[in-house]
Amino acid sequence: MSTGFLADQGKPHGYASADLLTGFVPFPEDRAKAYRDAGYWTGQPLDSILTDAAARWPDRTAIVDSATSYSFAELAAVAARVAAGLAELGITEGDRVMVQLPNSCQFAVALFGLLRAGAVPVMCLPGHRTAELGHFAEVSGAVALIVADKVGGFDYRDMAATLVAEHPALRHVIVDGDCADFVPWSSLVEHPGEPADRRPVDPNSPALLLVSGGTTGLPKLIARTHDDYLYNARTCAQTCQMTAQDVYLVALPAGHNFPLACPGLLGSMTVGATTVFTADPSPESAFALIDKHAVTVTGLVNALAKLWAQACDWEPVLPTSLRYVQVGGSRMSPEDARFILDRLTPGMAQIFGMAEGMLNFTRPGDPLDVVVHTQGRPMSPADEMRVVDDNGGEVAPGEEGELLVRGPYTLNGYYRADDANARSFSPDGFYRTGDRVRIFDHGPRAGYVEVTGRIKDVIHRGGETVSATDLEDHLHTHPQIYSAAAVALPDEYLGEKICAAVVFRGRPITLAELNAFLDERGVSAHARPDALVAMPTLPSTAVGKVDKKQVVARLVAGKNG
Ligand code: OOB
Repeated sequence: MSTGFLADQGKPHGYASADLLTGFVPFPEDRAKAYRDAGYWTGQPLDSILTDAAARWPDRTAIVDSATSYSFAELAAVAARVAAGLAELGITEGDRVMVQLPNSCQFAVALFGLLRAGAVPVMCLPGHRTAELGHFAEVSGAVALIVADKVGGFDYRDMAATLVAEHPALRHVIVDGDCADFVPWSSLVEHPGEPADRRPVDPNSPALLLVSGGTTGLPKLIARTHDDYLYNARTCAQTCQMTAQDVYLVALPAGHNFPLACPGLLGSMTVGATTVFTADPSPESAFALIDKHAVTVTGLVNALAKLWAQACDWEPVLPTSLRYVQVGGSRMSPEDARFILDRLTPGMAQIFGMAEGMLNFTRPGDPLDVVVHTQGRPMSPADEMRVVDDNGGEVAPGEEGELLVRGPYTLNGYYRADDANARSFSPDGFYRTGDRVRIFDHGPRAGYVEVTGRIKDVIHRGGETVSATDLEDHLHTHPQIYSAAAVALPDEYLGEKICAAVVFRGRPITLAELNAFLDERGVSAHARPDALVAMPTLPSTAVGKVDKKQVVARLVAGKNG
């Protein structure tokens, strides 16, 4: 493989606009040099993934959706046309452009068109609404927004009109579909021109902006650099043993780091594998697609993996071609892991990742014990992990504490967020994940990580601190509980009381029955629920994780549905 035009030549140069770099926290030069010297960073722009693939495998199928497909050469050609169209609109190097498209080939076309133009995509998810998009527009200073017309009854054009009215910097709305007064996406895809040659890009500058998955407050923006994200995609594909024979299914929202680059679309492209997009991840539709395209790899959040596993009982077509199914995004109990391994695929793997960078996963061929009981081990030998106690001191090996991370693809600061950065990073540049973990230090799990909860996901009941995750683990062992969230509700006497929001499987149980069950499991009295509320489903975030903020909001509003 080429090592890139800037490797081994000291500090790379290249162009990045001053406006883009305002509020961006780069890697410190000593670590950047170490990553270049070690060959992790190659100095290429992120879209070299496409130019390389188009040169090596021009006629292979790059991307597929229900309407169309593109070979790598076709994708490179259409990305160039889009870049020419963007230039005509005055969108230029370093400009931020929000992308909010459903899972489809056009998502990939937009992403690579923007990169080809030197613009910086802001990866929004279809579930985001004006609160999130307005915030992204404000912070990023985006000049344009690319949306679909109407999906599932929601009209993105109306939302775009509201945003444009409130954010004058947002000069263009580009609509894929029926576009009314906006710029038609088709005018870019069919643009007759060729884009001008781009200046060599600074590989240490932001290639795209991801949004954080945190469940408190509005999402933050995470600038991923060309060097770091290219390394992320390539290394992830290698570690997952992806080859050109693999077919990856994007079942989660494509703009999320997980299906985008872990290995996802971008990782698949680095090895010449095909990516299939679906906007409908229901088992019925997804299984048919997996069968049709002989999909081998995909990434799912826990709730979806569990649903797919269950659906294997009744769906006529089963996803037998799958060889490696990554499940992650939130904690998975060992019971659920076994259930998914038994029902869906023995190729299930766990992944513990974050848009901020650091990825851990179980590898193909890892022992069953590791796959069931851990969330994997770090992707890179250069990932640095520290586990610390409440006072910031490192805990003894194998003990629990907060995970702090630093490495060749982990951010050094949120984009334009000084206050959050003061809280979220240690003085020597480690990102405080807020995740409570233990790193096993001996035996077959040595070096593997177990996520035991979020450090702040605790309930202060009377004088006691109760871990919501520990209680949820116990709840999930009850045969009549399908899924559960333990949350704090305000209480006059206790300060906070424990509420279990539960989706039942079959006959519901009472609070007394539940507490008798928990008593038998050895859960102490102060850590058992004070209230039990049945819900038909648990509310979820834009990527499909349980949204505890929403659970609490519904309980407080007295709405359980
Ligand atoms: C992924 O990314 P985000 O940014 O949506 O969320 C990150 C957070 C982590 O800090 C952690 O709290 C939680 O989600 N998380 C897990 C987990 N995987 C993620 N908690 C427990 N167990 C796991 N396996 O969620 C993400 C990004 C890339 C790949 C996979 C997931």
